[in-house]
This record gives sequence, C-alpha cells and structure tokens, in this order.
Amino acid sequence: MIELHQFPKLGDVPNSSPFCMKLESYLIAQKVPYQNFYSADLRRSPTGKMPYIKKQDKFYSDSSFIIDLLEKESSTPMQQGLTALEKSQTLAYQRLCEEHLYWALVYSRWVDVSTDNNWRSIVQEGTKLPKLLFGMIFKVMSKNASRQTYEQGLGRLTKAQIYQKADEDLCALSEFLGQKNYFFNESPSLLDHVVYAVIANIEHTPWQSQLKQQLTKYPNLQAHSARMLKEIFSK
Ligand SMILES: N[C@@H](CCC(=O)N[C@@H](CS)C(=O)NCC(=O)O)C(=O)O
Repeated sequence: MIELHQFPKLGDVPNSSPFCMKLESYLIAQKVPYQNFYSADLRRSPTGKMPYIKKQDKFYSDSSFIIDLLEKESSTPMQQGLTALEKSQTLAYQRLCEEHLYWALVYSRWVDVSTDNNWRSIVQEGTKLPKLLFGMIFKVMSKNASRQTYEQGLGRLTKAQIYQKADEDLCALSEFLGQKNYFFNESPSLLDHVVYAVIANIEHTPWQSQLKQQLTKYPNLQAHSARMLKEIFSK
C-alpha cells in the first residue's frame, strides 16, 4: 500500500495544493491502493515539496515522476490510448498549468492581499494553531511564497499583468477543451486531472480572488472541474 503524504485539507477542495490533488485524483482513478497522511512536514520529502509517497520503504517526490513510475508499473496505464500528438499536447498544457498558472494561483493567495482575500483566515481555521504562533508561522510562509513567486519571475510583474497572463492561460485551456467533456477521448486522461486540480483550486474555495472572477468567463472549464470532482471524489 502506498503512503500518500500531502498537506492537510483546507476549504472545500480535496487538497489546496493542485499537485497533491492531482496525484490523489490519479490514484483514485487508477484504483491504486493508498493511504493518506496529512501533514505540513516536508522533511522526508526527497525534494522538500508536497506531495511525496512512501512505496516499499522508499520515498519519492514530484507528482509527475510519481505518476510516471506508476504508469510504468500499471497493466492499464492512463495514457495508453493517447496518440503521440495528444501526449505532446498533454505535456505542453501541463507545463502551462503547473509552471505558470500555478504561480498566479500562489500570487492570488499569498501575495495579492486585496480586502476580499481571506486566505489567511482559511489557513488559520484549518491549522487550529494558537493565534500568536499561527501569526508567526503564516508570516514566514507568506514571505516564502512571495520570494518563490518573485524568483519564478511572475512575481516581478504588476498585479494587472499577472492576472492578464493568467487569463491568457485560462482562455487557452478553455479553447482547447471546447465543448468536449474531456480533453481527449471519452474518459479522463492525465491532462483532465492536471487541469481540474488547478481550476478547482481557483473555484471551489471559500475565498474570493480575481482569478475566481476571471474563471466565470470560461463556463466549460467550470463544468469540467465540477464533472471531474464529482466523478473522482464523490464516490
Ligand atoms: N513539481 C512538484 C511541485 C510540488 C510543489 O510545488 N508543491 C508545493 C505545494 S503546491 C510545496 O510543497 N510547497 C512547499 C514549499 O515550497 O515550501 C510536483 O509536481 O510535485
């Protein structure tokens, strides 16, 4: 049985980290037996990031490498029915979600402290730490997220430019999905899991953000993420 280590749940989404949510979603869809371990302790993660797994006494991190490993071991890999073109499109859109749009999400939570941003109170509620201790920890976490966003590059732009670029990402995803139920074929493939893990983290959250407002322009993405959530996490 695989041990899946991920951040504790916050709000309504299965996990507030799109990488954790994607991996758990993949495990459920592929019927891989696993047990959840929720914590914020990153010390046993080989990359110091969540999620990570323990499998036959070995630790693995990076959700994509973990999925690659499981795909190789599976007799029915999720990606087996896809063409080479569809696999290359998966990679390109995955990079868009995980290496770009993800950073706009981080920015919207940790850096853009607009008046309607209640991310801080959601995290406080979730952690249940004493106020003073929470305040100190949250300050360090905010500083860390802000530094990472700046180093990644997106955080150097103005707020308007960041949301403009995020909107371009959402528009590209929406165009590519079109009126289909899933990105390819009649059942979800990896790209569906990648995309809805980010979209659900923008939409199915109790806090407001500019990203959430922007998402309302793309009802097909909203419907896709609602469909995937129901299909995977409500069983
Ligand atoms: N490429 C990694 C990214 C994982 C990642 O960035 N995880 C974030 C949570 S969304 C994390 O652990 N952040 C903690 C930190 O940077 O200290 C993956 O696919 O697993």
